[in-house]
Amino acid sequence: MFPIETAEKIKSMEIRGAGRIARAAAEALRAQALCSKASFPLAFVDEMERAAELLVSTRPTAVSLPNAVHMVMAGIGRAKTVEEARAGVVERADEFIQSSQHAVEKIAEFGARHIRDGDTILTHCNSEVALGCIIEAHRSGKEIEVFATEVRPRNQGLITIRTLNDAGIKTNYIVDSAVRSFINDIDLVIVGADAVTVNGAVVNKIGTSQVAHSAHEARVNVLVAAETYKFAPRTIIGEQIQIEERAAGEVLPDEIARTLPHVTVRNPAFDVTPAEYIDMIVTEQGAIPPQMAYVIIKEYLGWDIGEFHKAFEINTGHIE
Ligand code: RUB
Repeated sequence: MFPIETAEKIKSMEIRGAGRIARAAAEALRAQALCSKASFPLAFVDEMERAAELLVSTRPTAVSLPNAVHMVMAGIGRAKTVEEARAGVVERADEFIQSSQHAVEKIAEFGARHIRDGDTILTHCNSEVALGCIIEAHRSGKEIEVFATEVRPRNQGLITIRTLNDAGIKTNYIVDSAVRSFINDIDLVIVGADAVTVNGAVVNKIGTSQVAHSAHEARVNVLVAAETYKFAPRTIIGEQIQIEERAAGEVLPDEIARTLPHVTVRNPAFDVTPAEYIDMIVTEQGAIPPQMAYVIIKEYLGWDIGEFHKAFEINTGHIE
């Protein structure tokens, strides 16, 4: 699929979830590189940069998206010909997609070990990696039960309960506001992430911080399943994660909103859970306490300070 089509599908949430968004963007850049008719390297770079910007502009919160685009675009490197640049992009895109799929499997394997036989797990939203851990625990023979939230306003919980049902896992479907009522029945909370900041805070679907707060109060452990490409390098230089605010119509139909001129609907799609409410983050490199996010950004994601400066210059339009 080409970048324009992929961008539309990400915007409309036909493609959603941080990992899937990242892989779709890598795939779109690969398709663009393969079909490019650019006859000299600068034209190729220009075309690829426009595609990259379009993809990154679709949804602002999931850091996996700019990280994936950055990794694929780095394939252009110092290519001297269009063919070299094209091959570099294709190679990096393939590498990213493969390593992303491998990461999802590794996290399922590691995360499942934290689930005990007889555990009741609560999950919020629809995270491929969080569900991977749960399904792997079930597959390995552990008797488990799940509570899954509805996830207003887009009801991603429906996708979650279908997946759990298809896997044959006993599941309870609850409205978001019922989490605290059931928290004492829960042994472990498992959620995914759209971004992890340098101080170990986790950005995920709106409501995650309330779930984590309830869990913390009830002394229930919170496990976050997140691939290393969901860690946000630019938070090291003080950049904040932008929380997407979506259309009011997702929460309140326009025809009702029109009759309520004094009412403003707010619809943030994500929230921030502080590190102190998170017990561990399971990555494909192993489990870490959230306070070790810096190590993942530096050691595994491999961003060096030169790249921070470059990213900073691009963002501020300031070139030294
Ligand atoms: C999805 C969401 C998911 C994370 C992780 O939000 O918050 O928990 O993206 O998902 P939306 P995954 O539905 O608005 O995209 O583990 O699949 O990457």
